[in-house]
Amino acid sequence: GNFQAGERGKLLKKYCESEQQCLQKLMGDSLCPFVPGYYGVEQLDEQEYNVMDDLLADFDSPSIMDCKMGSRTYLEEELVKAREKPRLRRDMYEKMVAVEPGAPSAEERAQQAVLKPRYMQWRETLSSTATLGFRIEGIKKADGTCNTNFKKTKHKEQVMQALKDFVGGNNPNPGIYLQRLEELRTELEKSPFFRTHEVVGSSLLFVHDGSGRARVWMIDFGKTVPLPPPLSLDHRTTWVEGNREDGYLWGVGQPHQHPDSNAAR
Ligand code: 4IP
Ligand code: MN
Repeated sequence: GNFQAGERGKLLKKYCESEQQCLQKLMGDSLCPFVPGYYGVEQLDEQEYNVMDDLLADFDSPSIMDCKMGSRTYLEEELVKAREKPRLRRDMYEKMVAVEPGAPSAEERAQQAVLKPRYMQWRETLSSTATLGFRIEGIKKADGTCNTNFKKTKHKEQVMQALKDFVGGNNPNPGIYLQRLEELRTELEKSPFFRTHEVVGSSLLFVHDGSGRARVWMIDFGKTVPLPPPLSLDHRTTWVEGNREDGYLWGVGQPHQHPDSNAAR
């Protein structure tokens, strides 16, 4: 697989250069407390790994949720590749019909394949990614049971129900996640790293256990890339091809509005 157990409290993740670049820079950024500690590259049986903190190490029977952030889950370069050198993806066609048999067009059915951006966009609109700026990818409960069946969890009510079940399950302090997310948003809005990177396919990992502690971490930086200076993103502007916006902050939510601070309206 992609992971190997490291020394006590460490995790080895299959090497990826853009992830390494990001983790390295994040160690010196204000987002550092929301990112697994990074310890460089290690080789094991011909394979290189990035060494990072095992985020679950300090928890006792943790409950875990992975939310993929942003309103776009593929890099703009995938669009360029699909136009210039279209690669028919039979595997993606098969993943598509397994979930929604009617999804492929007549042409896609004839070729039994789809292009990658088409598959990725289908996943985005089938789930809450396109509308809410995040989707639930998986939840593992304290008892060890796993649910990754969220591909069609799209509407706000469905998403809220799944979040409620997770946040309330085996958690003496459910309100703590809201506090953690507000702390995260504050740091995101200050972070030089965040301003200067397109953050695609990255997840927030939510972890709590019965002790009342809970944390939220940013993980998975394989498709997080630096922008050519002086370009920067606000992570809220609607994406159009070329502007590189990723919709990340849609998924984190609006700053809390105090009832009498609505001067802007
Ligand atoms: C996967 O689709 C994810 O979107 C992967 O993104 C993506 O990897 C895969 O593309 C795609 O098949 P499902 O989750 O529906 O299975 P992520 O790594 O962000 O989870 P990329 O390469 O885009 O990172 P391929 O081309 O690797 O198959
Ligand atoms: Mn992921």
